[in-house]
Amino acid sequence: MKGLAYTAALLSFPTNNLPAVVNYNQGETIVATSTPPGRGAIALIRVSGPEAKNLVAKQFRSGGRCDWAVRRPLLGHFLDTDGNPLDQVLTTFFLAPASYTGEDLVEISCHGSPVVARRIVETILKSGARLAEPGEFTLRAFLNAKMDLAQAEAVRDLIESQTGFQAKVAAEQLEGKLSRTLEPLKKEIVRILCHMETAVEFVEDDVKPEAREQLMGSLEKVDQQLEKLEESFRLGRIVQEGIKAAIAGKPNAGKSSLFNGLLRDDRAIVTDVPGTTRDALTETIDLEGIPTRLADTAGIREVKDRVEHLGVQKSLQYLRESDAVLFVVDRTRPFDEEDYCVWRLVQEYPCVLVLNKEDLPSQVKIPQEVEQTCAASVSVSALKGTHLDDVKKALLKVVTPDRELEKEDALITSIRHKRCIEVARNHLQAGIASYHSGMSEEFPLYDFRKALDAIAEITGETTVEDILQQIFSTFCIGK
Ligand SMILES: Nc1nc2c(ncn2[C@@H]2O[C@H](COP(=O)(O)OP(=O)(O)O)[C@@H](O)[C@H]2O)c(=O)[nH]1
Ligand SMILES: [Mg+2]
Repeated sequence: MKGLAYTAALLSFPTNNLPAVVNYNQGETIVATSTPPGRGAIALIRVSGPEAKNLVAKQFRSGGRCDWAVRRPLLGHFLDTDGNPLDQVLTTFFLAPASYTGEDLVEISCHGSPVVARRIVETILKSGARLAEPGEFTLRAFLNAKMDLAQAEAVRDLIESQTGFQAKVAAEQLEGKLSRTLEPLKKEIVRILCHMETAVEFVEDDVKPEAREQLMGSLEKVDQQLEKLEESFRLGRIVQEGIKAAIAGKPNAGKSSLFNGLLRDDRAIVTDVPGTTRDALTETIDLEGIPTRLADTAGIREVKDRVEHLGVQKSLQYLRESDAVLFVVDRTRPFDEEDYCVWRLVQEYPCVLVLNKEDLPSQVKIPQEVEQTCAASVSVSALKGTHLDDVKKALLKVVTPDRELEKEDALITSIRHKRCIEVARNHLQAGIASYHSGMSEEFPLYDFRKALDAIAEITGETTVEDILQQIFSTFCIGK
């Protein structure tokens, strides 16, 4: 489909003409346990598809008359195929399309024993359901237009979130924030495409020169907004993947003590014999919603001892992977060649200078060149635990300099979304350039359509099968 008809079709953004995904057969009823494996108070089993109610009803006995009113829990017994009760359960029936998947769906809550849940699932399998693939419930929800692709991905992110901030961003995306941000941009491109295509097809309505400028101006604005979104990925990636920070400093500066202080337990070995931390220890802390992997590194210095040398190698490795460094200096001693040696290694990283042992008198004078390369400087006592919160704040500020954390704009957290936006921007810019250079309108039109396709790929209006496969295979079974 090309030209005006193509654009017109996009105007209504149909979600029902999606590609058939391998394994998606609407006639099939699927079943899986949706709660995590292991013991708990309750386990939840989901059955979705046209036969959901029948398959469950066949095995379900309640005391009185069993009426499958929509969304009303029924208490009863679930029987195996020989008619023996497996467990007392609560079933809830959701009638299509008002269910998570958009199909008929039954939820069975049984007691949280893996054996019981498995036997219930097996019984339903025997009566003709199929075991759900990972993410298949959400895939069906997407294919039945219950949510768009960005929202479906947010389901996974929400389940996998480790911190409150990650959960908040995922919940906003699930609720449609990203999709809502993209919607006006898509509409704008469609509007302009329509305009230009009308002009191409009905030559007498040729677009006037000033109108042409306006059209391109609007597309440039769209491009700017996409640029803002693209930039939000820097923070989005940090929110999603967390950051890596290395604690560096000469032996005995107090790195392990700082590591422990920040962790508030005694994970790392502390000793007053220089060079005892022979391996790098890592631990993850929650830095105001950002998972932060801290690495306590061995003293970086010239060493002859082979074991310690390995530790130093490992430290350098951690340093290379780091987003930021906590550069620990013992303030009870002068800044010496060993400190310089560490500084030369860390100076190119976003760095917080930690002046340790503030409980003792200071002897240190930090050279100006050192001070200049550090984004912040904090005095602490790792031993006494003073001002450690300031270290956390400084570290956070070093990795998120513009305090973007509190901003309410939509955040791009997925590399897939970022790539789509890059593609869209490339086409927009190429289209604008060829329009300005006076090329036949077919060329810019082609690019603008491609830009639209790329944006639509984020929410899944134009999606190829393998992308869907890729996304939903990263879900767990039962979701
Ligand atoms: N007084 C004081 N001693 C500290 C402080 N931090 C660490 N130390 C001591 O300095 C020595 C070396 O500490 P450690 O954390 O093992 O240093 P690392 O070699 O850099 O890991 C130990 O004896 C610690 O008890 C502090 O803030 N104040
Ligand atoms: Mg140590």
